[in-house]
Amino acid sequence: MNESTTGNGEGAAASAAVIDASREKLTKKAITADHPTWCPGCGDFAVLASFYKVLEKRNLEHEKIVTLAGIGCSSRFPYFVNGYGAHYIHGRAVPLASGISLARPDLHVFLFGGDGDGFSIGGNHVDHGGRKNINMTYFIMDNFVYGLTKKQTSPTSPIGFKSKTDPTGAIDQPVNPMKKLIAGGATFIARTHAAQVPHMIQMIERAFDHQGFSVIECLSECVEFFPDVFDPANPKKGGSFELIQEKKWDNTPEDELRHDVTDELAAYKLATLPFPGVFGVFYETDRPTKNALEKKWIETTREKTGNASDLEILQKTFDRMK
Ligand SMILES: Cc1ncc(C[n+]2csc(CCOP(=O)(O)OP(=O)(O)O)c2C)c(N)n1
Ligand code: SF4
Ligand SMILES: [Mg+2]
Repeated sequence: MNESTTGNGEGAAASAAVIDASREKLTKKAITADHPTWCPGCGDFAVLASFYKVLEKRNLEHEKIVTLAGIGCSSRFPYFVNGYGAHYIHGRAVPLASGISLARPDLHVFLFGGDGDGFSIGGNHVDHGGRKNINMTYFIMDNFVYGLTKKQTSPTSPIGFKSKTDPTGAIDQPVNPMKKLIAGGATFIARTHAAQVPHMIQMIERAFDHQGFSVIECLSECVEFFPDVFDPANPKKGGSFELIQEKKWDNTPEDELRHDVTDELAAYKLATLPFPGVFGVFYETDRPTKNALEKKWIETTREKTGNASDLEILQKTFDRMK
């Protein structure tokens, strides 16, 4: 979502890489808002702390940070960030973020939400955000449950999970977020774990540096309604956090085995690994964003009108209707 690092002229966004030395440094104090209201031990705290770290590290222009969300525990995120933002409708945050991103390409649009928000009610919007490649960074806190509404089966809940909607255990095939995002057309897709803060920060930064629709799925434990579910991916709890080894393009035999992030089929194959799977960047591709395509289209259309003002165009339309 970082526009000016790519140098492709897609927008006038001040870059995270181009730090204006005359500006006051962005501090954690400045970007911290309300005290988070999550349950003690909720994985979402670590996500918030990692996000603060990235904002501080990149020293973004405070007034250009926008955090948006749907509804859910995870979607309370914008309340805790001192910046422009909105806690919007359940599942509808992608369209809201799309409008903001297209209308204001100079802003840094960050979107947060849960598995229910992104893969259930908002599942279609995620696909369209991806295929249109609208510039934003979308962070999905996947806890395999509906947390806010107190333990219903979510689209990522595993078969057998007992909840208020499936008291005898879930029977439906869960969504595989990586497969869904690849198929939907997202141009940056990564996976991380809320107990792995340095990795999480790295993934947020890479998503931010990507031009287009970047999505991170983060396993973030709901200690209240699905405790310990992500222990198999947490070395501190006896699990293993297996990282994707990306190709270095160094012509070594080892490199043959490493993952090419631009290879869609290879990404899909990684997504089929059994739980807890692997972590890191699954897929990244460089495709024109809707922001860029729409900007070009507007410019071309304006040229055709002899660069008439909006009022002149409107007047001409009325005149034609007479
Ligand atoms: C249109 C609509 N449908 C349903 C709800 C009820 N609702 C609120 S949050 C939520 C699910 C939250 O789960 P998730 O997105 O996984 O977030 P979490 O709380 O787990 O972080 C539901 C079903 C709603 N607020 N609006
Ligand atoms: S209910 Fe679960 S997801 Fe919600 S704040 Fe508590 S621990 Fe976190
Ligand atoms: Mg959830």
